Amino acid sequence: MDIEERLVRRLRRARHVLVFTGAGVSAESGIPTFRDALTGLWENFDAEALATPEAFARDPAMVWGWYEWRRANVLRAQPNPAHLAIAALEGRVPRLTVVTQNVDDLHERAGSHNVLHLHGRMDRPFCAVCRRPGAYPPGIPDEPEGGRPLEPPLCIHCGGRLRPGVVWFGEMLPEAEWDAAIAAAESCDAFLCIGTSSVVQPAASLTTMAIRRGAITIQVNPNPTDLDHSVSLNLSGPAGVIVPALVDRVWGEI
Ligand code: BJW
Ligand code: ZN
Repeated sequence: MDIEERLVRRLRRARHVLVFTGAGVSAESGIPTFRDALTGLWENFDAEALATPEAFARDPAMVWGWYEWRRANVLRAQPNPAHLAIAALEGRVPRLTVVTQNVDDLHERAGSHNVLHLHGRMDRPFCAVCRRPGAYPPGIPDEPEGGRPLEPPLCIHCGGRLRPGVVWFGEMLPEAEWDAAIAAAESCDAFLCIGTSSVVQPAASLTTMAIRRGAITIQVNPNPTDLDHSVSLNLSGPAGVIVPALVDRVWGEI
């Protein structure tokens, strides 16, 4: 791991570490990143056009089917060494905040507590009309290879359609999570930005907030992003390899 001793010492002194993750942290668990998630039946779709309230209103079966297919994939997946290393940081630093853009639950399954989900969770459907929570039947949905359109179930209270519990383009982020994420970005002394393209706002502004404040900022991504030259350290490579090595080097063996 190519990291200066001076930076390691500064990281060891950090009282509050914020770990900010995107789809790349789950890629090595076999979950396609947001922009890679359009294969099978959906390969000719545009992710940014499918993840909208307008798309759901126009073609609920197409959108619900896409999420059921992805939910089946998440239920079969396991946390990878990056999720586990992030969970292992809890208790090693005085304060740790995990903020994720991901709609899967792999941080929780790896053992992280109090994860702030900025874009909601795939396993928390709610009614598109009365907004009361709905529920999935237990188990993994039996989705065919490549997926299929599927009519959403109806709300037991008002008969409206259930929708996935995620935040679509044009929708507000959950207020409590967003406020807590901003407060953490404003008070952390180290900020790890892992596996995100940093193009979706307002989530991506958390990193720029931390950069502006002078926190130590470390990006982990195998591909370039617009933040490569703004962060304190850019670690190029897969999260499942880089994150455990970073945690090990700075905070001791996992
Ligand atoms: C690896 C790896 C490995 C691969 N290891 N890394 C300001 C300017 C312009 C536009 C806007 C703006 N403010 C708001 C907007 C509009 C919009 C927006 O940001 N649009 C952009 C496209 C420009 N934002 C919104 O609409 C937000 N709401 C909002 O602003 O409300 C206020 C408002 C309301 C009304 C009008 C106007 C304003 C809501 C955003 C909701 C985003 N929701 C989604 C879908 C969730 C459900 C689902 O999953 O289907 O969230 S979009 C999608 O993007 C998903 C993700 O959480 C999010 C971020 O993507 P992420 O995680 O970065 O994934 P990828 O795929 O982009 O990148 C993966 C990265 O991993 C890559 O870099 C790889 O290299 C890397 N990688 N393998 C490490 N092994
Ligand atoms: Zn309802």
